[in-house]
Amino acid sequence: MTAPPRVLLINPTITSARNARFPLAVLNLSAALDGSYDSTIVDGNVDRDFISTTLRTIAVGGIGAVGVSVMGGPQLLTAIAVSRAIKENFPRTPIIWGGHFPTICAEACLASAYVDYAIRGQGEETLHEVLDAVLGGAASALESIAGLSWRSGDRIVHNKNRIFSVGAFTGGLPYDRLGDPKRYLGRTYLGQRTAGYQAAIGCRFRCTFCGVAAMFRGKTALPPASRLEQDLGYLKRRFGADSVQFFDHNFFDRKEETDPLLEVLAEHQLPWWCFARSDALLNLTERSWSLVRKSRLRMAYIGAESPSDSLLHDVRKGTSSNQTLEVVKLCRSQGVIPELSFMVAPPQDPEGETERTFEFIRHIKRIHPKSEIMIYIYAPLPPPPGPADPAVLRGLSALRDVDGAALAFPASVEQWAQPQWLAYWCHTDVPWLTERLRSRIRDFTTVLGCRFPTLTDIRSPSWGKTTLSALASWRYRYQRYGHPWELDLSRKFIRLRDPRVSSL
Ligand code: B12
Repeated sequence: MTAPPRVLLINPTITSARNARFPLAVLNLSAALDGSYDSTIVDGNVDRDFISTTLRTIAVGGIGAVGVSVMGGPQLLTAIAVSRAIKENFPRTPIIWGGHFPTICAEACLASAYVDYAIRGQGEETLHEVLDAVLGGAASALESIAGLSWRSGDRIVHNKNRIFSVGAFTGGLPYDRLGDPKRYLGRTYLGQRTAGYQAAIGCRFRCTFCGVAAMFRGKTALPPASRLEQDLGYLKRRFGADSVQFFDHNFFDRKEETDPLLEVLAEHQLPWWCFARSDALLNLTERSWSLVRKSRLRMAYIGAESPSDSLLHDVRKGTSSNQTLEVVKLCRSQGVIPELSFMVAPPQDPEGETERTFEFIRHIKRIHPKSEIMIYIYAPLPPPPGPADPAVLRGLSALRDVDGAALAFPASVEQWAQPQWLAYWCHTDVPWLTERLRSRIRDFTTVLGCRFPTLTDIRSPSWGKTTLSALASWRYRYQRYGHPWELDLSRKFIRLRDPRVSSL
């Protein structure tokens, strides 16, 4: 009897080996294929020569298809490199892209010869069905697979969206397929061995700027507390985890469902970090907060986005600037550090909004000086295939570059991989920024970052952080942000970590 074809699942390099965390996407997919297809995982974050490893693995034989996990931004470059190498050497091996980039840009993916199938949204069931169709030879079944984009002759076809599924909650993850799973638990601000973990799936909100909304379309599912209990116990026993970074898109969802999870966390008392919303935190009862304190929540990443309530309304954030201020006070009283992210320079009034945001940040720093601040540039992504939200389309059609020309999103993967579009995906630059505003944002970010070095930076020496903070203090105090040459120079010697790039 011949062995069934194996699937190679690849997480292309996106960060340094030191910052690598469990590649949850490929682990979940691998678990979902169990029983039908064997799978092998290659992780470019720990295997720095992952393209050679990939080619060697395929050359041995038995690999029926390759799945590549692709986030927009810098991972696109490594995803392209590995996919091209596979196509050149093994042209008959089907290459399937999945993840945030193909979910939004399936059309651009299929304009490239090295992507055969683009899977949009959650991948577990769609990948299974595509493998059945492709490896089982029933190519005609392709048109009935929800969540799949594919080529039919020279036509690109986007099948209907797949309905949200909680399938990923079943069973544990096959960590052993990572070779040495312990190396994924890094030293962070939270502890010596921080594990990356996802308890819930999705997010019930549909903020127009957020990639999560494109992936889950306003759906979420919280896991039973017993699953969290079991998994945390396992991470502790098996890998010696002493802290957890929750990757859930929105940890505190509804009170009824959150309290049982908090009870588990309070039991384990592993310092933790999570994504949260100001309204949810403000709605927690005193009992919930006592569990939060006991559980040792250290930091909550909260999308503050803007001080302007009309903008918050337009992007359907569902929270107000007042709630941001209230949650900062609440966090201070509860011993939690809020990590607040902002989107500056929206196209309606880039300069005005940016200046108001800087003022708002200064106000927050006065309330709770330990608040962490993440500054991003507002950069809405194109709508995914399928029925588009009219509000999103209206916003996108109004986008112009500095010369007033309508913004045209890239039509191919190669264009998305150009530096200016990588920066766009990473929210670090957009075509409507004037040079003046670009410098202003860079300068403010530099002065703020030096004046208040992030607590999550455990690698820079404390003397270095104190020196930079002292050097930046007069600029911050007198709002003299322009051309901070002495800070730029000092940072060449005292490197500060940027959590926007590497997270914790
Ligand atoms: C961990 C993480 C990182 C890590 C990478 C991992 C590591 N350290 O090893 C780091 C810190 C490097 C990172 C960086 C970035 N990240 Co990030 N990151 C995440 C995070 C928190 C968790 C990812 C995860 O493991 N999810 C759990 C898995 C199970 O879900 P999943 O990845 O979505 O996978 C499912 C589907 O996408 C699909 N799928 C995925 N891969 C594949 C492959 C195949 C073949 C198939 C069929 C399906 C499939 O099926 C999976 C199972 O259902 C997410 C938020 C989140 N909760 O997802 C943000 C997130 C993915 N990141 C995001 C972004 C934008 C970035 C950046 C590109 C930009 C930025 N500034 O944040 C940067 C790049 C920075 C830089 N300049 O280098 C966005 C993506 C949104 C978008 N539209 O692209 C997210 C959603 C955060 C957010 N709310 O905005 N990130």
